[in-house]
Amino acid sequence: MKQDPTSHLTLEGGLGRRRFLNTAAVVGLAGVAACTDKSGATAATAASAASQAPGHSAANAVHLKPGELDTYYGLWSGGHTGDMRVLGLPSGREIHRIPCFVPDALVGWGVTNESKKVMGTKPNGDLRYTVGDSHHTHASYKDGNYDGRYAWINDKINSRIARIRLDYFVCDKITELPNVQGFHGIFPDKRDPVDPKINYTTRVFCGAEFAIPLPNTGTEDATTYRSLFTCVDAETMEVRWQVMIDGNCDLTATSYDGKLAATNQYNTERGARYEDMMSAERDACLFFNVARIEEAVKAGKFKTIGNSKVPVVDGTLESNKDPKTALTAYVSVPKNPHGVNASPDQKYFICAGKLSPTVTVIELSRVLDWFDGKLAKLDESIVAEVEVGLGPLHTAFDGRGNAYTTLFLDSQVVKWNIEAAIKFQKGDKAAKYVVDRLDVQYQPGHVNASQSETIAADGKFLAVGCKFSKDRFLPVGPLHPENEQLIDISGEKMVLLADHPVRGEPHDFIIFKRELLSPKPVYALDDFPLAVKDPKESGVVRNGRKVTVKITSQAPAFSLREFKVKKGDEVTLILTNLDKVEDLTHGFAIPKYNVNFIVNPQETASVTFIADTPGVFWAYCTHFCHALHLEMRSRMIVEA
Ligand code: K7E
Ligand code: CUA
Ligand code: CA
Repeated sequence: MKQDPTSHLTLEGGLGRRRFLNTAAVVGLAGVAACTDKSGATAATAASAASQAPGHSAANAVHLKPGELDTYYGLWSGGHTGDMRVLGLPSGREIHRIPCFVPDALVGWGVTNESKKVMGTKPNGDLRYTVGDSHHTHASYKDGNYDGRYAWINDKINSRIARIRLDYFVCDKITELPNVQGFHGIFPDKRDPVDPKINYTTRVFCGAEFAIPLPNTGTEDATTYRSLFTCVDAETMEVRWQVMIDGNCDLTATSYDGKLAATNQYNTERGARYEDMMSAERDACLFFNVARIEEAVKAGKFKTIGNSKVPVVDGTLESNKDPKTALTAYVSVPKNPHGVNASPDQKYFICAGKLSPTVTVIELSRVLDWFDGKLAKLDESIVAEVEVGLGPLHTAFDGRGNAYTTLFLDSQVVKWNIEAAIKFQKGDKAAKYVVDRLDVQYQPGHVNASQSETIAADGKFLAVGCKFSKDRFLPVGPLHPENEQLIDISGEKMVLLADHPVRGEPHDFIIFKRELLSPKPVYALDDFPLAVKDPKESGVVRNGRKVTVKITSQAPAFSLREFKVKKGDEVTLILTNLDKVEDLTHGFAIPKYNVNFIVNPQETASVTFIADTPGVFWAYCTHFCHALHLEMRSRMIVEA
């Protein structure tokens, strides 16, 4: 196979873009020894060798036969579409979108009263927010692997965390974090740090990227701005506590023993402009001692901010110098790091350098030793800091001791061996820690491998979220899709298997075995307090100007063929889908009233609106359900 590693540079646009990015990066890299791009020839020969190597059968697996099911689920954050995407892998087919932070016209998210309650409304009943920006998604754990209960996803714009129920693939709760902006990284704990019986997720940690005045008075003096690290209860979704820190948060990771949570920090300078944010040579990876923080909260050693009742403990550098009592530990890492990831052997956290061509390997037992007063200098928890390429961002693992880091500027994924990197650091200059490099198309952000962030990392597939697709798909005007690429990592060399265009713009994602989930095919009627359980209960109930309309659906008819209300009534329409058959979903749309939503089998949903326009309105089923789907209607008559 002939592969020209520079082929993506031949398009004028591509060249311009790469030049621009690299020029911009040079500013950031000032003073840092840039590692030379040795990728060119080696990447081409590597790919060529890999394509001929025996044992690479996974390539065939991408092309499923019709009717064949994928073997992995992928949960993808949707970026500023504010939703979560569900992909099947290895085919890369998008199966579902789960609306969270923004309205969705297919299911009526943001239209029904139930979804509006989850999303949050203003006093007048309108949605509080209609924009979102979801970057990071992670699922609940038990015994170090996903347990199929929940996934969580962040909204960076309005600092909201949403929970997805993985039995129904729906968002059931959204919490807005107090006193923070730019909520970015998210990670559930993997077990309790104290109680060994609690071997599953009970907390979710949230990093806030932007520091703000606390309370937010609007002062211009950025040196007073602060960022908080937040802990949310996994069950109640209430905010348990926050930690005031120096610097900012970016991404988040947790240890397998439940003892530590971490966030990488790129603005330890506490600058307000980007030049200020990259003035220091080193920033930090900040560790939180979860058990100590909870003890401090219990002991009342906290304050509250503004109207929020959430306990805020002091995690600033100045207050946490004594390791024996410290709540936090600031481990120095090179300039403006991005990404922190926990290795599946449970031993290390990897911080990628972003503006430094390095990755930093931090040994968790040493951080714990520091907290116990057994490690003299916190910096000694760094066991390797090695060059991997330009613009390292995120890291995934194969469970065989290798890490895969995206190189944004080099447009590559680099595979490197963690123990070899540690040997190299110790002085064994013969230790070849870089195992392979693969060109990706183009400029990758997130990367993740199948089961990567669990103890069951299986090293089969790697997906990489390329921020630019440029020439990889049919042109559709100025807005390009992202390119999610699938890579076979079962062998020594990485092999690119497939390109998948995705609508902008996913960031983080997780990939796990399909056996870990058992989604329910239909809802349970009794789970809905408003359910209209019998068609005979259908009808119009008037209470002054408030009118309740109860309807059921059973293909191909609604229980009410018509209903009457009066102009000016506040109408609450409750619809229960009594069909029990899997895949038999109905829709309910009312022309001119901005109403359209669906009810899945055995589901109940409701909408409330003012019947302000008199007339006849044919409410009809929008979701194809039956041969008589087009006939499935109900006539709303609004009397003048
Ligand atoms: Cu690197 Cu928001 Cu995870 Cu995007 S962040 S790439
Ligand atoms: Cu009911 Cu279409
Ligand atoms: Ca910095």
